[in-house]
Amino acid sequence: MRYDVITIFPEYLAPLELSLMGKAKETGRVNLNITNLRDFAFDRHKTVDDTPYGGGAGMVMKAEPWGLALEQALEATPTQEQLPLLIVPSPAGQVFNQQLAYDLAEEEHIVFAPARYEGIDERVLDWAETRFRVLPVSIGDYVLYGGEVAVMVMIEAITRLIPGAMGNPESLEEESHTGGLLEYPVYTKPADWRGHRVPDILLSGNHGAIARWRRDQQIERTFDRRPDMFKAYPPENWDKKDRKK
Ligand code: 6GU
Repeated sequence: MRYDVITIFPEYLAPLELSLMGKAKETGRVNLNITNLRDFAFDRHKTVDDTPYGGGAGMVMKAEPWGLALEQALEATPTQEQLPLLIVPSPAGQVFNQQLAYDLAEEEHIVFAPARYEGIDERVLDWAETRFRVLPVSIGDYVLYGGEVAVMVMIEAITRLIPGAMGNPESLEEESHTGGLLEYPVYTKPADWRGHRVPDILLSGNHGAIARWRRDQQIERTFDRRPDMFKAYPPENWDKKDRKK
């Protein structure tokens, strides 16, 4: 997977060097390329924004630097079989979720264009339509200063689904948002911490009973915390011993 990120704040993405994400880079499973948009602004002040036509609050990102930066990203696309994907983070986009993360993990080249200010001159997106598959994506129903943090969220969620980029791939199987129920609670030593005891069943050695208890916890948590997910849980995934609250 090759990722390109074009931003006026390249330092914002520095944490992607750390931990498992950093390891995925080092081992060559992902190639992360961060480009400073200002490298494509050629006036004395490296201007990337200007006032909006039609008036109104805030500033708009200029088309010229984006056009050049996106052209540079196109040159790097690994194969020409498919147009590369251009993800434009925006609170007005399709909402990111685990299913979209799985779909994106199959891509070969994703270019991210996180905007600041009021957004990018719309003509850049029109122009990009013939060169990329353009996908506006939101990470949830709230508003951030800019798209950089949204890009980090997406890159983390996608990268851990790329084969070999997960510390323990088995943790993918049981986790929240893949099976349709939230995860069960977990505990480690000591068995008694400040008077709070680990549930006895987990110390029983009875693996069948433990599996049952964990499943009941998943159902209870999902019912309490995420009634929307609970209602959408596929009927064929219920087993005979489930108590459906
Ligand atoms: Cl992708 N960008 C911004 N600026 N705010 C957001 C968002 C993206 N997703 C949710 N809020």
